[in-house]
Amino acid sequence: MIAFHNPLHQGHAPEHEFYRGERVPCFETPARLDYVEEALRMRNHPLRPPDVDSMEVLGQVHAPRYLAFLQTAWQQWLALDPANALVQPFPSVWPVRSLRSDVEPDNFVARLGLYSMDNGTPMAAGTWAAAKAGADAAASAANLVAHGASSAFCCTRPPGHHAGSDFMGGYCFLNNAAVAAQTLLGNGAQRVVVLDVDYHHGNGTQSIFYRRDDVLFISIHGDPRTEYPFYLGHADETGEGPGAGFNLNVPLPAGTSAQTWRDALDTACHRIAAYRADGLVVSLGLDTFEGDPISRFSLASSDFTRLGERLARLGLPTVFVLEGGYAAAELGTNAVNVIDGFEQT
Ligand code: SP5
Ligand code: ZN
Repeated sequence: MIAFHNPLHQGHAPEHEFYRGERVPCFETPARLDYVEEALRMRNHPLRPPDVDSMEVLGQVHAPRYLAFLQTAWQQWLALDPANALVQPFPSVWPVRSLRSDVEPDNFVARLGLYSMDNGTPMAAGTWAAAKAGADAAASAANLVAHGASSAFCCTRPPGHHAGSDFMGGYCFLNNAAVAAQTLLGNGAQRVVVLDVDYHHGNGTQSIFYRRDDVLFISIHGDPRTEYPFYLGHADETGEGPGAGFNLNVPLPAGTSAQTWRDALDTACHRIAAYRADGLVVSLGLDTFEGDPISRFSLASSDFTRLGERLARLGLPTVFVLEGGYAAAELGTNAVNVIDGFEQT
């Protein structure tokens, strides 16, 4: 399977995130992608740089003022104090209920809070360039599939599925899966499914497409009553307005077995088949792995081969987009198991 990689991902390398009040090393690291690229090469999957500029599609899935903020956020941070080059910005204030988010403040940290859902999404000097090149890789993979390839893999970081129309969060800045889905639609697809199998609910993707019937969003994830992102991903979220009936959440308790997870995948696949989609985008998080340090499902590496096989049986043009997965040393094996399971079916 042709894989589009992100030549600029290493510029996104923040050092710390917060955990229970302490600064801890980031879980979402450049090394993750090194492992995936290495496994792709070992198993003879060609790697290509992005060949599509995603800027126009980004404007269809993200708000202009958010894109404008993100593009210059690091320069704004340095403008406060050149010494900030060595410091990570973190939001510390957010416009929750009763506060206004329509007026953009002049204060940088206030703007950072306006455009963030958590304090767990640190930025670095190369964050915009990395996120943009990743969106280009997602658009490139979708473009290849729209022009007749049966599948393609967007091998990128930072991930995207927690990023909404106008906010970052959960290590995500630009919603690569939404870019891929919108690219398929822009190339003539009428109906696209986004299937999100990351351990964490894809709140950003759900919210971007919640009122639309041309994208069916399905997510299998840890129950948000106990798992990040906490405030979205419940079973009663089924879509709104024209999108009513085009959103399916399958939350599973932390600790769920691989067998129960596979049953949930089967449920999702039956819904996909009934939608008569022209294309499938898979938000491929691998943090459902039993060895993941921040998640609590128990898939083995062999289950990822079975995931690829099950998806292949849908018979749809498919774009895989890498999301989470923090057992870095096993990430390459697990990701490429999905790819090989898909191609060998
Ligand atoms: C794309 C993706 O998978 N984003 C996940 C964001 C999760 N952010 C919250 C991380 C909480 C870390 N908890 C550490 C537990 C260590 N035992
Ligand atoms: Zn995740």
